[in-house]
Amino acid sequence: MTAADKFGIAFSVGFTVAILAFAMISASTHNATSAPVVPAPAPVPAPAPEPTPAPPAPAEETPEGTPAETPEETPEETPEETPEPTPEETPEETTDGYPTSADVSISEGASSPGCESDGTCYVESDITVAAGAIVTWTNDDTASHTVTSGSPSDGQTDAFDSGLIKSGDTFEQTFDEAGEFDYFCVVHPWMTGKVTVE
Ligand SMILES: [Cu+2]
Repeated sequence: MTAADKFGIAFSVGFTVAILAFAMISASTHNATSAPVVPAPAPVPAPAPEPTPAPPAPAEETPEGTPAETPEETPEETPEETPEPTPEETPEETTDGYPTSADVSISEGASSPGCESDGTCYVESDITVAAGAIVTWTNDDTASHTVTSGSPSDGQTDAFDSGLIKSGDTFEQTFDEAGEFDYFCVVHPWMTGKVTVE
């Protein structure tokens, strides 16, 4: 039903009522004169009431006192970095302050010239040990080397000679006699070292 229909119905009803009322008045007064018929005023649609905004809800009163306990965040346990166990250097047995054993590395890359400039073909290249000490050379290079007593300029002596030490292999020599023992690598004559025995 459209608004026009409603208006039509309201108008018809109002008109009919007005007619009836007029007829009744006419009948009661016996007034036969016709009066102008006034149509009932069209109903004015009441304006829709503006919605009043709801009053703001009162803020919830927070009870004073103990605040809600927030559980403390437990930090994730980070695994403690375990330092690599550094093998404790067992104090070398010494005789008169000199070690009775020593380790020397045939350094990586010693097969190419260059290490002789800072004396790192053998590390350490100049050591002092007690009489009777055992010196162990380890070949940390990829090439084979020797530990041969003597010097490149004066040649080999008969004190000791390792022969070819392959990569990763070791050579041990015991020094019973006091003295200075130069040595070199017969394959790479720039490689020189010295063992002093006290
Ligand atoms: Cu060598």
